[in-house]
Amino acid sequence: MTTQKQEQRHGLRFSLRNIAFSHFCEKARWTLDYYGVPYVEYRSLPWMHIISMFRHRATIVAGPECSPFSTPFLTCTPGDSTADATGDRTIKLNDSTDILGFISDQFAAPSDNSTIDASVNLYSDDAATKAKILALEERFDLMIGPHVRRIAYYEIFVKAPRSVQRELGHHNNAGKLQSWLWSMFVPLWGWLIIKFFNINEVSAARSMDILKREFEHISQVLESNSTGSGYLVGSQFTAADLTLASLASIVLGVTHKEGYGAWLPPMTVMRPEGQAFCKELRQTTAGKHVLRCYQQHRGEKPPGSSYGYMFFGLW
Ligand SMILES: N[C@@H](CCC(=O)N[C@@H](CS)C(=O)NCC(=O)O)C(=O)O
Repeated sequence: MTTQKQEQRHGLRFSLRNIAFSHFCEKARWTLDYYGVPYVEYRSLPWMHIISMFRHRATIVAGPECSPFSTPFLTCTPGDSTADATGDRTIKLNDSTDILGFISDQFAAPSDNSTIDASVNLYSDDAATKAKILALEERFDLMIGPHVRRIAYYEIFVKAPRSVQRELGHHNNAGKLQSWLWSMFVPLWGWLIIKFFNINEVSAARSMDILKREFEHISQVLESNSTGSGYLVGSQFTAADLTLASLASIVLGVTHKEGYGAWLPPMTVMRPEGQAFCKELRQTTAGKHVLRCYQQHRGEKPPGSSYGYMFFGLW
């Protein structure tokens, strides 16, 4: 049986603009992959994303440490069959949580389970359960995402060799021209990142402390789930698990081969202290849970998805 929502899927075109290796962008990518929604992915590298996003810049910034050019940025455009020739009916979302909510609303299987080929809703139809999922998602957005970013950038742009920094701009993380500019000016991009996010030994150490405490708290939540499912809320994988897994993945060293949707440097190229931190988090209940979510729930790109480029395929 085909629902109205599924019919809509065929009449909509999705494009996702992102900074390929960003974990907030991984959250949006995982959402689309999970629900099997084909999309065109436009990948950028930091700072060059301003050019990619210039036409789409927001009037309201998506959150702390964000600019108007913040990614992920999803557009949803009606296809030819439903297009209105006079008006722009494109839906635009520039926040990973909004994207997860919107896509779930459009494409999740209804609670009566009458649609066999739709993915299970990542939010619950039960109001109290949904409120718990949303509260955890918000907490991870604020307490995991920014701290993971600070630690990762500290390890890469302050502590890792230049060769590691350069590699980040390759491996299909962006078009050829961006990759070339990244390599040419990598000390400048790194310096700008360090300044913009206030990255130094003290701020990185503080983020590491906060993250350790958050992992302890999350481990307790997982261990005290009365269903014994090992998930954060109830007995199934939800938006809370997806958010935690995508936002924590980088600091746990989840690689592209293990399911991360873009290329990341392997942990083995980091300094010993960085590797030790990663191993410590991996051994927690929360860390193990993230790895399990990647193994069991990180789907592939849906058929019909592709990569999009600007400037004659070079950007
Ligand atoms: N709360 C936002 C955070 C997004 C975010 O921090 N995006 C970063 C990538 S990790 C970004 O694009 N930064 C560049 C900018 O703001 O110009 C979300 O969940 O989408």
